[in-house]
Formats: sequence, C-alpha cells, structure tokens
Amino acid sequence: MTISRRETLRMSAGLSLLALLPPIAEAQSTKPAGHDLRLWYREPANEWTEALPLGNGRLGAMVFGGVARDRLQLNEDTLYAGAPYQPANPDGPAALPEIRKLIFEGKYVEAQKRIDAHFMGNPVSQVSYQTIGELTLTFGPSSNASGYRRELDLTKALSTVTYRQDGVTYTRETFISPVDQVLVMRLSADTPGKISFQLGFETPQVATVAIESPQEIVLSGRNGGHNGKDGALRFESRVRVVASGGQQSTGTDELVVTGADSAMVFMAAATSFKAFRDVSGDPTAITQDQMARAATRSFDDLYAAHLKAHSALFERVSVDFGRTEAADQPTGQRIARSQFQNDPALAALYYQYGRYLLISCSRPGTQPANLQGLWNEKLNAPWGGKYTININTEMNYWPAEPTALPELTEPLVRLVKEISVTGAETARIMYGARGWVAHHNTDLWRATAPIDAAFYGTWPMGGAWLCLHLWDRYDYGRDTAYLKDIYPLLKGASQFFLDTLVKDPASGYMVTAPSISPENEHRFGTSICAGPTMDMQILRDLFANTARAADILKTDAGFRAEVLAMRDRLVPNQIGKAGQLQEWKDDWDMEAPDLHHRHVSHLYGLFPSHQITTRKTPELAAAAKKSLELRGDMSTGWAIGWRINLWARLGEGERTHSILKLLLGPERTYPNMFDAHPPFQIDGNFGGTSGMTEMLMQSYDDQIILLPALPTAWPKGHVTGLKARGGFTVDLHWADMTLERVTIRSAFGEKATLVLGDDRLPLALKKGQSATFGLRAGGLVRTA
Ligand code: FUC
Repeated sequence: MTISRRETLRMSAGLSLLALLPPIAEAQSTKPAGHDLRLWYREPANEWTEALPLGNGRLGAMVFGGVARDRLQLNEDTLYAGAPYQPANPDGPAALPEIRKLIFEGKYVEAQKRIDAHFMGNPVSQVSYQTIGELTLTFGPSSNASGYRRELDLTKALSTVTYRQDGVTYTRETFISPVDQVLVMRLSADTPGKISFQLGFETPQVATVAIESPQEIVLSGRNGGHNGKDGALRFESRVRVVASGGQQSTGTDELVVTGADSAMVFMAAATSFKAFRDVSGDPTAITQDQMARAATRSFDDLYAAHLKAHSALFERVSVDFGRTEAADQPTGQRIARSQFQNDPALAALYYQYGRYLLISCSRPGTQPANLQGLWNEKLNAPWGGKYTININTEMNYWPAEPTALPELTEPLVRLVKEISVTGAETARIMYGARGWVAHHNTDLWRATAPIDAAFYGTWPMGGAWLCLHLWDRYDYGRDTAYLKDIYPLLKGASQFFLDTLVKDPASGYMVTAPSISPENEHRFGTSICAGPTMDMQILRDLFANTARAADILKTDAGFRAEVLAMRDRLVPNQIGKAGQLQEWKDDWDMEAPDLHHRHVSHLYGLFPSHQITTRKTPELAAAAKKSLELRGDMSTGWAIGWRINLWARLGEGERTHSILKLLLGPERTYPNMFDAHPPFQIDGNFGGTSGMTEMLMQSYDDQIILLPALPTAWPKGHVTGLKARGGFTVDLHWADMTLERVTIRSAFGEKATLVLGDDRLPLALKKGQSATFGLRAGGLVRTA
C-alpha cells in the first residue's frame, strides 16, 4: 500500500483550508474545449479502482500517485498463465447423438449431465491473465504535503501528480508510448536537488529482481501454471532511472536517487510469447533493445511522438452535451454524488473515456481488449480476465467503428483468424464437422472448446458472433482486399453450421443443438436447449454476410446459394404470450426462474444487429420492447450497457438516459470511471460509449438516422467525426432539442438516406464530397 486510508484522511484534513477554495484551473464553467477531458482528484488512490490507467495497447500501468510512496501496477498483454494447449474433447462425436436425442425428448437436465460428462473441454477451465507486479517509488513522509492534485488528461494520455511539500512543488508526469514501447515518468521539482527516492518492484509472481547497475533494475519471472502444468512463458520488466544532478546508487533490491534536480524513469516489459503456439521470444533481448532506443532520448522528444500518435486517434471525435458547474468538481465526487442528471459533461467525459480506454488497450499488433481491457492487478483475475465471447468481447468493440477507431479492431480480426485455426480442430475433433467453431470463451492460447460447465459453455456461437465484427469492418471501410482476406473465416464459420444444424422434430426448422441462450436458465431447470432465438439471429447475419461477401468477391456461387437456402430454414423470431420476443424456440420466457436476467441474448436482433427495427419490423420491435420492460433496467455494468444501446435503437431518449444514469452512478462506476460489473469489467465502459453514440446517430439499412434518442437532459450540443456505414463521416449540431445542422462527408459515393424523425432525404454525394443539411419548415434540406 502506498499510503494508508488513515494517512490519506490526515492528509486531506491538512488540505482542508485548500479544499475550501476551488482549484485554480477549475473555477469557471465555461472552458476551452478539451479542458474537461480530464479525470482529476485531490488525493492519491488508495484502491486499485481509484488509480488511473495508462496503456499503449500492449503495456499497461495503473498509477496511484502516492506522496510518500507511489505505486504503478504493471501489465503486459501476453502475460497469461499456462502454455499452448488444445482442450477439444475427443468423446464429442460419440456423445452428440445421445445429447441431441435427450434434448428433443425434453430431457434437458439429463442432456446437461451428458454434456458435463462427455462434451466439455479438457481441461474444463481456461487460463487467467496475470499482473507483472508493481513498480514502487518511495519518497518520504507525506504528512505536510499540500495542494495535492492528480489527473489523467485524456487528450494527452498523460498522468500528472503535483503537490507542495516544505515549500517545494513536485511534479510527476507519466505516459506509455505506443511509438517507443516504453513507460516514461519524469520527476521534477521547482527547486534544484530535491528529487530523492528509492525504486523497486513488488510482485505476487514467482520472480527475481536483479540490479544491473545503479541505473538499471530488472524483474524476471515465469508465468503461472495451468491444470497442474507449469507455465511456458518467461517475462521481464526492465527499468532504467536517469537522474540529472545528485547521486545514483543501489540498495537491497532497489535503485536509489539522492538529491537530483530531476529524474526520468523508463520501463520496458515483454514476455516470450510470439504466437499462440510459439513461446520462443526473448524478453531480455526485447526489453534491452527497447530501453537502448528510448532511454537516450529527452522527455520532450518521446512525449511529442507519443502525443502525435495518441491525438491522431483521439481527436477524430469531439462531443459536447452541455456543461454545468457540477463539472468543476473532482471526478470521484461527480460520480459519488450521483448528480448525473445535472452534469451532462460527465456523460461526455465517460464517452471520451471509453474511446481513450480502447486506444490504450487495443492497437494494431497487440492482444485485443480482454475483460479488463489491459489492466489487472491479480494472478487470478475475475473470470480469468480473458475473452468471454457470448457478449463481453463483442461489446468491447462496439464503439470502434462508429467512433472512428477502425484500426483498433485489428487485434480482434487477428484473434478471429487464430481461433479459426484452433476452432477448426475443435470442429473436427468434437463435432466431426468442417469449418471452425468457438464456444463462449477464449484465452491467449486461443482455446475454443466448451468450458466451465455445460450450463455456461455449451454455446457454439462465439466465433459466429465475432464474424459480425469482421463484416462490420467491411461495411464501414468498404475495402475489398480486406474482405477477400477475411472471407475464408466467414465461409469456415458458415460451413460448421451447415454440417451441425439439425432438424427440430417438432417444428421442422433447422436448429443448433446442443446450445443455450447464454447463461439463462429456462423452465426445465437448465440452460441447455435447441435453437434459441439468439443463435438463429446470429446465423441469419452470418449466412447473409457470407453470401454478400461471396457476391461482392464474385466467388463461390454454389456455396452462396447453400447458405441462403439454409438461412430460410432457421426458426423465425416469434412473439410469445406476454407479447414479448421469445428468448427460446418455445414460449418459455414467463416461466424462467430469473425474469430479470442480465443477458438479453434474444435482443441481439435489435442491437448489435438490425434485423429488428421500428421501421422494418414494428411488431417485432414492440415485442423486443416488451422483453426489455420485463427484464428491467438495473443489472451488471455490461448488461446496463447493452440495455442503453437497445433502448436507443427503440428511439426512447428519456428511457435511455435514465438507464445511462444507472451506469454512471456510484454502484456501477468506480472513482476512476472503470465500469463495475462489479467487480471491474471494462465492457460496460465501451457499452456506454456505444450507447451514447446510438442515441445521437445510427446507421443501418442504408440510412443515417439523426438524433434518434436525444434526451431532454441534453437539449443543445454537438458531436463531430462519427462514422456511418458506407464510408460517411457525420458532424451533428443540435439546439432546443432539434437539429441545427449536419455535415455529411462521403468517402466512397455510396447511396444512403438521411433520416430525422419521419423525414427522409436521399443523399446523392459523390466520392469525397460533403454537404450540410438543416431544417426549413420542419423538413431536412441541403443548406451548403
Ligand atoms: C458472462 C456474464 C458474466 C460475466 C462474465 C465475464 O459470463 O454472464 O456476467 O460478465 O461473462
């Protein structure tokens, strides 16, 4: 611990005079743009969920900002437990006929027992994402510190800590460069000779610390084991301290700086992971190389490169929902006081924080954003900190396309390529099928078999859902070379289902069996079933997108016809006796034991898909609304996040805003604005950013729908730089709850219709053209 709770209280008591005055920079409520895009606090972090996250996609740090002792909890995105493995269960093909027979006889619990005994992965668990440990900087007593402030500036991806002590102002600035692949911290003071500290490591890993010189210290270790076997990864964190003035020496397991004018700390980290079946990397060589390149350069030089790379992504979208004095308070207080209703700038901050987090935890070449993005302090993270693909990983990437961060999906696309390799083995070994399959989770080693227990893991749709993201990348970017590259993945996913869908004896429809409607127990005491609504909806998208891709690429005419024919044989969406959209093939919803279940799987058709829309399928949209009413609004963080997107699709601004309020309140948002499942899980952050986008602009069915769910709490505002399907950029300004103007830029000259309420205006923009539209006599007209 950097500083005890009591110590902090003492500190804030010491600060009480200062606390009476508004902080100098925050006094007014009209601020230059960008100023509000900071998380800031008047005391150091005690809890991990108060610390502030930095990341370059691969390296992550949580900065606590202590005065007596600072902690930076460190992550590297390939540091998972375990070793390459293939858990596919060879008993599968022999067990399947009996499992299916039991399901079609209505013996669901018996089917579940069979699955648990013969159809689960071996081992039945996947591996956990792990922390490196912590970098600790020990300074001295904090008792007489004053004027403390720590902040994270989202526009700069920079953490700053400042305070005064004995008449000296101290500053620590930290960033993690996506360009130079190191963490950089600068410690400075306004008086020469005042920088003194000891720097060391603490870690729960099996690891050793080596002091290589008075300037360099290295933590090296092995990752944790899995299923009784040792881990296969080596990792290393290498830190160099370069002081200017003063002395540098060594203590036991630590570097010592005494009386310096300023100091720079560089941290590099790597593991021996190269690919999901190659652990031959050399973390020593990698970190030595990174250090040699970075540690000779100046802070300003490194920071300039970092800022340029960050701004190139972050600055693409700006958003403003209005500002009140509530925005002048420290971030933790704004959340704790639940004054969301009167603090529209908090929603804008949360919006941009979601984009900041995605930029910080998913970049080309890195691992995709996991359940905690990149940031995890444990050896055994909640749910292993892995990739849960029955909602959570998908939600992480919902904001990527509409908020103009398409290159950040590269790690996800690569993950799908990799699970199509392991998943082809799983398809063959467990189902005797062609193509590839992934169940409800995967990890660093790209395991794809059913895990945890039949109740949770018997879901062959994880890979198929991820294929929607592959298609969406094309739909927004319209890059045929990319489509050609990913087409085999769509085709392989479709092939698996052509081989494994079975005819439901009762209805004659083709169904998945065994499957589940994710994690929801139905009236027969288990989740195990055949052909739940979500599976059918995902397959309708998969088959349609595969066929469209084949069409665009002028290939596979026979296969295209085959998937389209199979698409017509799936169970349709059905409306049940309560007027709800049925979650299952049979009308079981009202007898399910948990009517308020967090998953709303059957509403996939409304969002993220657009099979159900208020315009195209009004009855089904009304049934989806009924289902949402029955489920209720309060739930886990991500489940609230999903509900925000769904209500926005229904065009219900007030309801959407009231649910957003639940997400941003203290029960579901930690002081550092991380989403609380609880515990911390990052999907809710991304679901929130996506949901707010859906409130302002939606794009599907060749329409760009403006302000579909604008709440009265945001009567005036703007959002610029959003992306719509078909290569459009949308800059939107509104006032008095109505459109003021919208500028649309077309990258490819595709056709689309601009929609505002009932008003529809066909767009005819050529490639590279832009136009501005406004309202005249209540109707949309081109104004420039
Ligand atoms: C799914 C959800 C849980 C949790 C886990 C990581 O299983 O049902 O709520 O988010 O993923």
